[in-house]
Amino acid sequence: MEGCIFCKIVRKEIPARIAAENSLVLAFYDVNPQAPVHILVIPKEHISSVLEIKENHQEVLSQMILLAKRIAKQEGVDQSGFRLVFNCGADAGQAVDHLHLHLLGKRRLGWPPG
Ligand code: DGP
Repeated sequence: MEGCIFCKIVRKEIPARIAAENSLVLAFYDVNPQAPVHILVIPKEHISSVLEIKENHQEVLSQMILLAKRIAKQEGVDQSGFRLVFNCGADAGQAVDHLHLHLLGKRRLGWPPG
């Protein structure tokens, strides 16, 4: 999508530190990390939010979770623990309207989240 910042990262029009990538999914380090490990896993295709997920997105969604699991191992948080989060809408604080899975770890994460 034209003006979408994460689509621009997918197209390499703006820089990002890439953590991993496959044909459907891109993972990059968050510009404003909330934990020592904070990576965003996104579909290369523009999907605005969890509310826009359709039946035909099953493959890309499973790829996102499998890639997040691989990165958790790569970052050394698979044994200590980590969190995967989708923010959806205003109350959840979704700031970028391109589906993204936050991978957070390497510190004790509070529950419930703020
Ligand atoms: P959310 O609040 O769930 O929409 O999270 C959006 C995240 O995206 C937030 O943690 C900051 C991150 N972010 C926003 N713009 C950029 C960018 O241009 N580059 C990178 N690497 N991260 C970004």
